[in-house]
Amino acid sequence: MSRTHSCEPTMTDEGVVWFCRNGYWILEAAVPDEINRRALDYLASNTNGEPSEILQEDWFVDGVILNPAAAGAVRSLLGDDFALPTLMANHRGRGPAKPQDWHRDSGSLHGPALNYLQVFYYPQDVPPEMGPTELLPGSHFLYQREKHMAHYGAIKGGVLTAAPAGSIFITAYNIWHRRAARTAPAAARLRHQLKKKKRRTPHPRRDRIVNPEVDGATAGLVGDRRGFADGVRDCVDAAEMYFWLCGKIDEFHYLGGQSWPADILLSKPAPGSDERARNRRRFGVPGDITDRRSR
Ligand SMILES: O=C(O)CCC(=O)C(=O)O
Ligand SMILES: [Fe+2]
Repeated sequence: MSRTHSCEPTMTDEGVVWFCRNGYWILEAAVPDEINRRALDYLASNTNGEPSEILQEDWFVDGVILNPAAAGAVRSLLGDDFALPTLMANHRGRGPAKPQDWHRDSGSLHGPALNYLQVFYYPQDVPPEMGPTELLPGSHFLYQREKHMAHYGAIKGGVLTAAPAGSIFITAYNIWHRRAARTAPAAARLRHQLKKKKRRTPHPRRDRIVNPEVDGATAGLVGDRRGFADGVRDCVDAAEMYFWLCGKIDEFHYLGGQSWPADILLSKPAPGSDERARNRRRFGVPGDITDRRSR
């Protein structure tokens, strides 16, 4: 059985909403230089694509896997006692290269559940020319057959994870991603990208830095469309994931048309007013994410 880890959450409700919308979270230079140097030394002599033995090294486990910022973010998304990885991949590469094909990793599921994350670590600086991993924000809700995805080239809105040494980025398991192009002269330097998977063990509940002011109906889930999905579908999908993460998926019923989370005048009537309560019912605003009774 794999080991689990318990720690305090570091993300707020607002951060979790942002993750639901975008499908990723970046922690720049979270790992100290000394650990980055040790990781690079280790990888210089251990050149295989799956150096899972590094998970036996205490300095690596403490500095990277249980890194307080990264573990706190993972814990905010997967709950306490999330399972630690048993496998580690290293996507190494140097020399000019075309971008990889867009893909989702095998075993990706489609839906609001967030049971697996991918966690990536760069032990060295990765400028844009060194072929950082590129992510497509919001694509964790976009279903496409892998054969078809491979035909897309550059997609407007793709985000390069170019970052300084020690950066960790966390994604929904099923996000669309690819290695970006590597170009000379930066491509002459070897890029390592260590990747592991983290798995939830507890049932989802609203277990993070809770802001009692955040209401599921208005928590940044309305409007601000990504443009990849049809209409407001990306808002609907992000809202569904957010409710799932609060352990409140039974409260989520999307009514379609102009209903929530389309851009309705939710914020106008004062909280607690009858008009606001009427609007919530009329526009299909789901129940509360807290355990208070919904209006
Ligand atoms: O090399 C990269 O940047 C991406 C590799 C990849 O597809 C992955 O890490 O799953
Ligand atoms: Fe991949």
